[in-house]
Amino acid sequence: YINNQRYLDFEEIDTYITQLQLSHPNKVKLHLIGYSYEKRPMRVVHLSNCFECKYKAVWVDAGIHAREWIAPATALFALSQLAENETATAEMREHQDWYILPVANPDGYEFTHKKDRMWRKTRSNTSVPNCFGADPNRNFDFHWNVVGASNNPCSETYAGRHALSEIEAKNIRNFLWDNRERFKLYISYHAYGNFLLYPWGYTADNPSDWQLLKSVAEKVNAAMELAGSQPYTIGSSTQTLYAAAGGSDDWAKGVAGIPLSYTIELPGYDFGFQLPPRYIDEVARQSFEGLRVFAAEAKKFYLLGDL
Ligand code: 0X9
Ligand code: ZN
Repeated sequence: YINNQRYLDFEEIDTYITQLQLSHPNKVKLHLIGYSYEKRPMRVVHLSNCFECKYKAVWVDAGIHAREWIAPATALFALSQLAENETATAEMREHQDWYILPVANPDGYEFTHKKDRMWRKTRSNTSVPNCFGADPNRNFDFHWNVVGASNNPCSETYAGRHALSEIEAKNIRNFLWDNRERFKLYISYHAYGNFLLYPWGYTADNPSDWQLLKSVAEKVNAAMELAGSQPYTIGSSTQTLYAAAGGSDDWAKGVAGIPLSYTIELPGYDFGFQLPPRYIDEVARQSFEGLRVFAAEAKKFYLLGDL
């Protein structure tokens, strides 16, 4: 599997998932959902026991924000476990498919490796010559730009010229939309601060089923603590962190109708975004135990009936 010893760059991740498909063709398929602004491929890793069965599915993305390196590393570990660790993941893959996009903002991620470690946004041109990119997590088409986002292209939270102006957000949105009836659980890995956030980010109001969202998160947190994790703070994005509209998690629930939708802010310990690679393994493994519970809860749902 992935050995979690260091942070891979975009090309290494792309090579890894391509090889994974070749070595496990009956378990792994890649879906090219489009290209980034700078024409890097965005490949979703689809893990399934039965591709024709069209089971309900879990979506995981990571790296919407370029500098949050622990997020792609955690997603990569998860997909490598699901593909290669038969005994540890048999139940997770039973009657349930996984779609994992390890690098949701390829241009930004590459830029943090080559030029500026603290870059957050995409790398598209804007109306201001020396200011690049929009925040993909302010760019989704649900209550776009109503709060916690900026109209200034030089801002770190620039909402974009219009909703879905960023091709990366649009590619993700289109794939989720086309498969929306299959997804019961949406997870977006970010960093940092140990938060398990559910919608909404655009309003302080709670969704009608917030108690369910909260209780699932509490079970996930308990499992991660058992695996050695520091506790996560659980709550709605607005109530727990800050109000910010145009997030992928809000879109997944509010538009695609995916009932369970979460943003997971992984640990930064004392290091913030620049978490030393020696921590990758523990964060990835603890998070994986959380994913296991998330998936079991999602499965309960659709086996029991509907939301
Ligand atoms: O601000 C964000 O996009 C996320 N925090 S981060 O530090 N990783 O940038 C939180 C997003 C929570 N969800 C919504 N506001 N919809
Ligand atoms: Zn983030």
